[in-house]
Amino acid sequence: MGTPGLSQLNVDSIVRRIKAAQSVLLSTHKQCDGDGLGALLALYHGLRKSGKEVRIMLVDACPKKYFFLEPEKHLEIFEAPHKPIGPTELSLIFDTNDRRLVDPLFTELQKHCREILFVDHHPVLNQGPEPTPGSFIDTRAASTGEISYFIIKGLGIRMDERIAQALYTSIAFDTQLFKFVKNSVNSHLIAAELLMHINNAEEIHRFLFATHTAGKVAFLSKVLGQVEYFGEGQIAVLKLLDADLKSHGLDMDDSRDVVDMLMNVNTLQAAALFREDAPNEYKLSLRSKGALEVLGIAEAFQGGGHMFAAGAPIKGDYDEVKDKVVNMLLQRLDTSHGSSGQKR
Ligand SMILES: [Mn+2]
Repeated sequence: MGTPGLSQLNVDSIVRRIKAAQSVLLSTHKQCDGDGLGALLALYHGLRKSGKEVRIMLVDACPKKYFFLEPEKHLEIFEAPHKPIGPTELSLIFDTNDRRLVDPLFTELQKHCREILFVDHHPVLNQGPEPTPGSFIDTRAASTGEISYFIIKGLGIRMDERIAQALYTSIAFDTQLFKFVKNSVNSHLIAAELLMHINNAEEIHRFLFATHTAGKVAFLSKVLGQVEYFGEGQIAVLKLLDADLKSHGLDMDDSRDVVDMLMNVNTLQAAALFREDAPNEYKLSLRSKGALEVLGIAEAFQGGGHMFAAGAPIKGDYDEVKDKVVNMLLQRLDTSHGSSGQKR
């Protein structure tokens, strides 16, 4: 295949398994995002063209900002009324290798699928469940769209507009418009090829990122005034109330942007966002610019994610759990500086 400089991911074993299967079911983690959704929609369109029996089953509803991909025409939702899952030869689950993030669908798939494989770029958790044997996990990929691209190429499927749009969505979303490319040329080279098949790249950028409503801006102006800083502005902590999100007409998906916004503060190394879902129940999101890893903190609370972007559910009194997380972050800051200078 032609693109010079592209560093190939070895997806041969997945490609062989797909070739051998006549019926394929595609899915991704709960509360799906642009990465998993784009990656699986691309493969879905490709497999349809090659005459396979293929369906997409999401665990729960698809966020509105992805409606431009017309998911309603192509996918079913496990939590909503759907056709029964019949005997299926192969199920591929994108953008996670943790079956708990796919349940209750995963348990149901185990009853009907001969083989279930994860296709992912997250590290396997130290304390989490084992991925199924034969799964494809490569943390060098900046998005699962990148993996899906190599699978589609490996299957010999011709690129077309729908496949390209879905793959481009995946790559643009997970790299956040080419900010997080894992220091690899792949995201850009693949995107360049995809752009030759689509004419609405800027529209896709707007669908994915220009999603603020007036209510959201009002919400941001309120919560961004409440940020707490630690370690001389290197750590930021913020609490969001689920009720506050709702009163501004926002959903959980909107809260992800807040922490990304904080990461643009120049002194910052890492940010922690606590989203309160119920009294003393939080969803912790951690982000790091790369000098300190945050996956270990998430894992300490039975969460997971990437080395520099991770999350976990946390229960307990806010001040207590906040102190714990802040101290873990400060400790890592000290280690990364090789000194014990500036602890507060
Ligand atoms: Mn991803």
